[in-house]
Amino acid sequence: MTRRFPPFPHDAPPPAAHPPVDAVVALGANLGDRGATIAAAVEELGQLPLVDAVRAAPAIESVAVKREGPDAAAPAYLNTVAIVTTRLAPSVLLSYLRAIENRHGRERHERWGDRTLDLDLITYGDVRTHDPVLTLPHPRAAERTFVLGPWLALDPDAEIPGAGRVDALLHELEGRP
Ligand code: PH2
Ligand code: MG
Ligand code: MG
Repeated sequence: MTRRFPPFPHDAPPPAAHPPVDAVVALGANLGDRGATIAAAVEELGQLPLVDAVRAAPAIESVAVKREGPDAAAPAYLNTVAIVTTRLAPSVLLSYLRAIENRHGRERHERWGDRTLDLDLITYGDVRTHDPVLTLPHPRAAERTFVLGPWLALDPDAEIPGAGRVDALLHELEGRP
């Protein structure tokens, strides 16, 4: 029998663990008991394996944004942002986010539809990807005051890799007519 690999060096140190990374997760809900759902989802983020810490901003009320723009006739959202310190790979974290959404009765009918819970991965450290399944940073985060506002409350020095400082982006959006 030919040996394909050298024998395992039993006295070698274990491979370095994946170092913890700060991931930014945006939470939104505009159906059901929005406050209870958001609070439960923050708790569940903290219980995920390989999640070391979670910090969430106070939730804010926001007018539902639809494809055509803000829609005051649609149920209003409660939004917040959590900074999740994790050793999960981005794709694994994303699948856990989907699982938490599903646990809270998330139904997927239309892209801008009302929802019991939406968890979006906004940034994962300074990673930038154009993967169609997971684009990082989230391609619309820089245009969303309901993401930038709570994020800035949590981290006054927050930055979107490739897009700039969150305070400057928010200032620009708020100055728009
Ligand atoms: N999420 C959407 C669409 N529109 N509007 C507000 N205010 N908050 C959201 O979280 C939100 C939205 C799609 O994910
Ligand atoms: Mg979303
Ligand atoms: Mg989503």
